[in-house]
Amino acid sequence: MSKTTTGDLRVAVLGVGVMGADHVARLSSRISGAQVVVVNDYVTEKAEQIAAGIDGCRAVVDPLDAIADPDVDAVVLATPGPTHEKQLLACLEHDKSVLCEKPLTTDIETSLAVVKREAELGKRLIQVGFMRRFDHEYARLKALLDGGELGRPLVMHCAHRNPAVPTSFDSAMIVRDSLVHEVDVTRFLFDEEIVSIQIVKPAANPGAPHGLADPQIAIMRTASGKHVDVELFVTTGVAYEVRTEVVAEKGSAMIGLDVGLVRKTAPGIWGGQIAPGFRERFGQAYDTEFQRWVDAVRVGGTTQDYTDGPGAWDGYAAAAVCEAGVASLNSGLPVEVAMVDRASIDGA
Ligand code: ISE
Repeated sequence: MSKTTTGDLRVAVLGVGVMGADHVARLSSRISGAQVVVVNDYVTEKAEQIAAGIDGCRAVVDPLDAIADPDVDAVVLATPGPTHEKQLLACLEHDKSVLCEKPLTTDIETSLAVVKREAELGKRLIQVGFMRRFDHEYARLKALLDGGELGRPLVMHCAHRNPAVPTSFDSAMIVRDSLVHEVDVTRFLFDEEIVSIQIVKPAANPGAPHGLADPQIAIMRTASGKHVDVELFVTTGVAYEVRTEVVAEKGSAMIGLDVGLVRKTAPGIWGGQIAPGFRERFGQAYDTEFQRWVDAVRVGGTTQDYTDGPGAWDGYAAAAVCEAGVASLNSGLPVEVAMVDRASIDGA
């Protein structure tokens, strides 16, 4: 598939804001077998500035031109969610593998249309950037559950805390942008769909921006009746904390305890450090996700063919749960998740 003299995969990174610029740096320094050959951003100066710092890379103004470019083998989408549908469909049309940062698209209908289009092609080209699946701790938890040692999982308790969020963050984004990770984690760990969700709003943090319903408690139920609760608190002012505890028939298991180095110093101080943000906490997960994606695409597949990489269906399922979550945020009541049966889509 790749045509560089080194045999590297030639990648276009679309959207070079915080996340996209991180991915460009990752692909250019820590990932082997890939070269960033094209970058694009609606802020053209930003794309030009990044391209200027990378050998053999150029800025392309139109994202659809970047996707169609014959010198591009594969695409990373870190563009705003509302642009994803068009860009994903273009990747499918041009037969290019694409690693798409969440969300797949911004509503269920367009997400389903993308799932169907990919299924019609009979080829998995889309991977969604649910990076937690590649985190060592989540991978160990998954292996433990799959190994059966703990028996049947029954309940999961999660905490998802951010020190702060941008001022543009609203209450629905706590569901769509933050909770979406636990939605995918639930589906990944338990291998089943989520059928209902309720969002409970405790008294808001006085330190949160006016009108932001923070914290929120999400209560989800899976198809087989497992219970999942998630505390979402995105204005703690402390650090980045993501904890997950699964309680099963024969025991329980917990990850995300932040027990790296524990230090004891005078006068009687005991403790360690917590990651300041998601990029630090999940840096390893992003690197593993990208390396596996590059390796798989170079041999003509996607990580779904080789590992448990999340695909378009996982993006659609997450969108459906979040849609129900936002409805519950507004009504306060449990809401059933409405999604089509996977078996009804040939090849999905
Ligand atoms: C952000 O978009 C992420 O994906 C982070 O992992 C999450 O912790 C944060 O709440 C989101 O805003």
